[in-house]
Amino acid sequence: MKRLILLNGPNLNMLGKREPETYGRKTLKDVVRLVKDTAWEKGYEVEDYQSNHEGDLVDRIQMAEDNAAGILFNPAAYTHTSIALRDAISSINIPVIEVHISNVHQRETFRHHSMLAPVCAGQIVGFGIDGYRLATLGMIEKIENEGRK
Ligand code: CA2
Repeated sequence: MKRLILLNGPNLNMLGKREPETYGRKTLKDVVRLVKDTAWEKGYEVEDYQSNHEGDLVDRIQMAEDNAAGILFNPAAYTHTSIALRDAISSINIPVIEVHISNVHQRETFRHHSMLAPVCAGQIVGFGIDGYRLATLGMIEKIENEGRK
């Protein structure tokens, strides 16, 4: 069975527990369930990982190339700062889709710029946690279409 990696960055372990006005009431466990169910229906399994540490996320991106067809990634605050994550994404040859729960473009200006978007295959922003489901479907379409080329 083909595999996707679901990666979530710093503070997303707090999802559903604080700031519900910005991030909603669903928890990270709900996100993982949503992605796994969506992928499973299309014949994909999902390995999930959350970390508050940049280097851990770099490690997971490097490891993914050998055992997954793509990465669904909410890099959280590292989106706006991390050259290390950008370099890790650039160095692998599987697609990465960047996901943001909130509409970062309606928020503080420092959230408008992504260091990672130029090296990602796509970006989904502002659909709440449903963005993860949309990213999963988009990723699978991308993988299957590229396989047919
Ligand atoms: O909208 C998103 O998904 C973000 O990636 C979330 C990040 C933020 O730094 C990005 O600009 C946009 C923050 C994640 C923090 O998540 C929390 C969730 C609940 C309570 C506290 C933090």
